[in-house]
Amino acid sequence: MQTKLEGRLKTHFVNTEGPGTIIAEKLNPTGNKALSVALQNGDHDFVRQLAIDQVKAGADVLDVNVGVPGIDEVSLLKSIVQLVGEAVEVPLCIDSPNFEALEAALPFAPGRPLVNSVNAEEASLERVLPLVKEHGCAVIGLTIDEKGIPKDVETRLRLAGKILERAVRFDIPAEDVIIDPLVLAVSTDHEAAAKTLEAIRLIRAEFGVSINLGASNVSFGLPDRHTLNQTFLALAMAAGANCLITDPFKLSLSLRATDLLLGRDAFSARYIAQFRLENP
Ligand code: THG
Repeated sequence: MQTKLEGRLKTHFVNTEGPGTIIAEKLNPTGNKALSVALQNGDHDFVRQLAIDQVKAGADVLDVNVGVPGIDEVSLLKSIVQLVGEAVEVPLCIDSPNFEALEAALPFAPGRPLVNSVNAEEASLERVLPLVKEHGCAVIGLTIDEKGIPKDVETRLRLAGKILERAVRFDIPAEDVIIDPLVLAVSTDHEAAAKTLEAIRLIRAEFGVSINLGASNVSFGLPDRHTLNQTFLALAMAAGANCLITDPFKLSLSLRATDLLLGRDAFSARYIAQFRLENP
């Protein structure tokens, strides 16, 4: 199954059978003081450069998140989506839990962006899905509901089914919905990663859809987060995750290595191209 995304000049397919999609995560002010300040001060050069650098580092798609506490997200997301959409060629992933911010930003995104995200709460399904239909784009569905992120695998499978079923009712095909089963920190629940890996396998087997994951949560509160993130990324891809929100500066080569080891990189071409990019 594949999901077509379009940027200003590039089309990208998120493909369950193909190499993994790298969604670059660094355009997100969470834990990033310099970017928070740049967003607050309207420092467009800083934001533009971060977008361009992430694409150069190997990103297929750029996540755009402007969630600085206290900021007017509705007007800021719109202007940053426009800025980034003009600065790069690749598709955008518009990352906000704020419906009004998504609604205001979508008309300014080039091509066919990915909306990040809808979840299984009624309020989210009923507001975000019509917006996705109206703009003819694709969406990430988080397996989360009124009670938060389910600890167990069965509930995540059920919520994935609920999101897919509701999308089809809004005339959005399953191929335009990418399910994200979410991962919690292993420092607070030592089975958190194992449960997410199982959820990935079950959701892929049951619905055949693309699976997105932001791997960084897994390592929260532990030393050497990079090693945990990198290892989890490979395990998640082996389990069936094919769309990864991650740091392209640190993890692009590792992701291409995983593609190669999973038999998704003929002649090692993409792995070697990424190596050359990083070692000119
Ligand atoms: N699923 C979906 N969307 C998501 C997530 C997900 N969007 C947000 C998040 N999770 C993915 N993005 C990030 C961005 C940054 C970090 C983690 C996840 C991060 N930042 C560093 C920190 O907090 O320590 C600081 C970065 C820096 O210093 O530059 O780790 O799961 N659908």
